[in-house]
Amino acid sequence: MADVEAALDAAGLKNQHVREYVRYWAELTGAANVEVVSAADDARLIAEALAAGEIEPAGEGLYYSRSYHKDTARSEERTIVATTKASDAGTYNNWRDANEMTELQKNNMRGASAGKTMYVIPYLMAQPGSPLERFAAGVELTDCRPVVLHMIRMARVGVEYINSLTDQNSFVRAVHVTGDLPNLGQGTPDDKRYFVTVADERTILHYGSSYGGNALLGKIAHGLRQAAYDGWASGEFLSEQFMLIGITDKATGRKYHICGGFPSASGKTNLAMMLAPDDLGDRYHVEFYGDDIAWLWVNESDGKLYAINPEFGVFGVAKDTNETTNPTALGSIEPGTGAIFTNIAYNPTTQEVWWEGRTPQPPADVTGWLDWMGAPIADRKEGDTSPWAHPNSRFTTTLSKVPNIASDFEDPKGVPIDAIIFGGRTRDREPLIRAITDIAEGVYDGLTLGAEATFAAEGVEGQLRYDPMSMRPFMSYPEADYAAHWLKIVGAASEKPLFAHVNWFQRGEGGRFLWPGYRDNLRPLLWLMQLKNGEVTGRQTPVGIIPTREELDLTGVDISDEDLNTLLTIDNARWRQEMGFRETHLTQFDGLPEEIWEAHRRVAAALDAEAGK
Ligand code: GTP
Ligand code: SPV
Ligand code: MN
Repeated sequence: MADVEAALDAAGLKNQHVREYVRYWAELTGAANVEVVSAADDARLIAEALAAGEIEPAGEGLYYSRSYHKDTARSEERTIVATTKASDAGTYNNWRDANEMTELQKNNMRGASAGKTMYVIPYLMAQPGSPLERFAAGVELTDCRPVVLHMIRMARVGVEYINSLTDQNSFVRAVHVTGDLPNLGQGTPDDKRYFVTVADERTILHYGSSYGGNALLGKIAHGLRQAAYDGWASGEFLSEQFMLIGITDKATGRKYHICGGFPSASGKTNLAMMLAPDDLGDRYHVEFYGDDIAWLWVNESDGKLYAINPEFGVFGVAKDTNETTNPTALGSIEPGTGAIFTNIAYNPTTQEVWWEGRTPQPPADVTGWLDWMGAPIADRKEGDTSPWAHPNSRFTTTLSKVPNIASDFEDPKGVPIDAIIFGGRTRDREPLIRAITDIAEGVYDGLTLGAEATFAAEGVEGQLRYDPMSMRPFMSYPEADYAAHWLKIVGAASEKPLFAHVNWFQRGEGGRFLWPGYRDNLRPLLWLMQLKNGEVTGRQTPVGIIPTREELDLTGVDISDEDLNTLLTIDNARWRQEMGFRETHLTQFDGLPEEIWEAHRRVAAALDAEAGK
């Protein structure tokens, strides 16, 4: 039996509610030891994890880790939002009864950490002093040391965040137990995994994984699901899977802030790390605030919509990250940054790492190289083209290591929002950008965001599915209430943000991308800001305002007239077909606000009028 009191005393953990919570779960999980961690413990924990073989060295101050080979992504069908009220059931939140799920998880977790250390990770998902700070404190308990190393990079971690709470009981209880993955995990006949957020009790119980959003509970489970529920229940804020950037125009000195949602593995991190294209770099500078989560609220003093990134680090997709696509990302994982790579290819002899798209070809000399599962590349059969790295392999680094991190990223005041954008991987129909000035139409656009399934969630790649505001995997309350809450929060802002829908992923023959993407994505965003300032007018279409080709600054872009034409055209027939799909999609959401249906009918009528119907 762990000596819980001694461990808590040694760490100076004084919050009595936290102490009681730790005691309860230490006993239930049967952990052999309890250890409270702070960010200052990182070097020691790294050394211990290296000695235990849980991570391996990947160059100076860089680390490599491998997750269990069937545990490489979030698992949506095993993810549950439970509450005590059946009326909280929505379409995507997989609602279940709180008592039922709590009992089930207690049974799963009982004795499941026997022989292991239970790490106590007090954290804060916000800048200290933020107006939303009271929703931000949590304590993760985990029996997995690499989870601790990731949490220290991804969240503010330290005992001070819970000792100092005004309401000592207002912290999220977040319990992670790894479980016996080969016998009870993904792909086994006795699959016992469940990832449960008991939202109205602010308790998170995750069992049966040690990967990403399944295990780093500050990020997705608290930062998105729990926070979205809290934002709705309190009526005060929105929590979204959004990136958040600043764009400075050095010629005018003006700074704009844009946030927006793209479904998982659809380009948020890349957009937030965007370096201005060479031809525009003298004039514009993009700053990184956040790449995966934004909390939005209306500031009482000036009435504007503000946002913060509650995270402290980046858990980024490795695939296709290179000097051309994302030099900033490479800067954030240089030697000495403390970055951790997960599930990429690794050479233990040279301590090098590689992933698909890192260089055009994999290392020519395969000696010593292991694929993401640890199998030697040299042993591969002739013609084996399976990837060296898992498609959802990731790098973990801290915000302060990101070269374009905004100088004021720690300012608890947050930043005022000029525009909210949505975008998914859509191979046709969606133009490069279309701006939306009406709030209900903007919210409607977010609710009908569609994307092809990606490797970040288990599913079939290439299949189109709706992903409202990019929150489908993180939705924690009914969609109709979600829409109403959006209309309420954004509608209360004194200065209305502009909305836009963007698409970097339109395809041509042979599947090639029509738009160069990455750094060039700044160009349509600059147009959007000019539109906001009244410097351009664009062209009104039934689905929004589209730039004329003259308005888009394409200096230095190699693109054919034909491709550009496709990117800036609305295919009326294809859109009218889409409106039918949207209707079916929205009909799932009982009690959707009438403003959303009105927006839908307005767009449909405009498309019909254009077609002469
Ligand atoms: P999550 O962390 O899963 O939420 O993903 P994300 O939305 O942050 O996606 P990320 O920026 O990591 O990009 C995912 C994949 O899309 C990577 O393999 C990128 O290389 C690729 N990608 C990002 N932006 C672009 C783009 O503009 N064009 C193309 N073709 N690919 C892109
Ligand atoms: C996503 O899948 O959208 C992520 C990665 O950001 S995870 O934290 O694993 O959810
Ligand atoms: Mn994400």
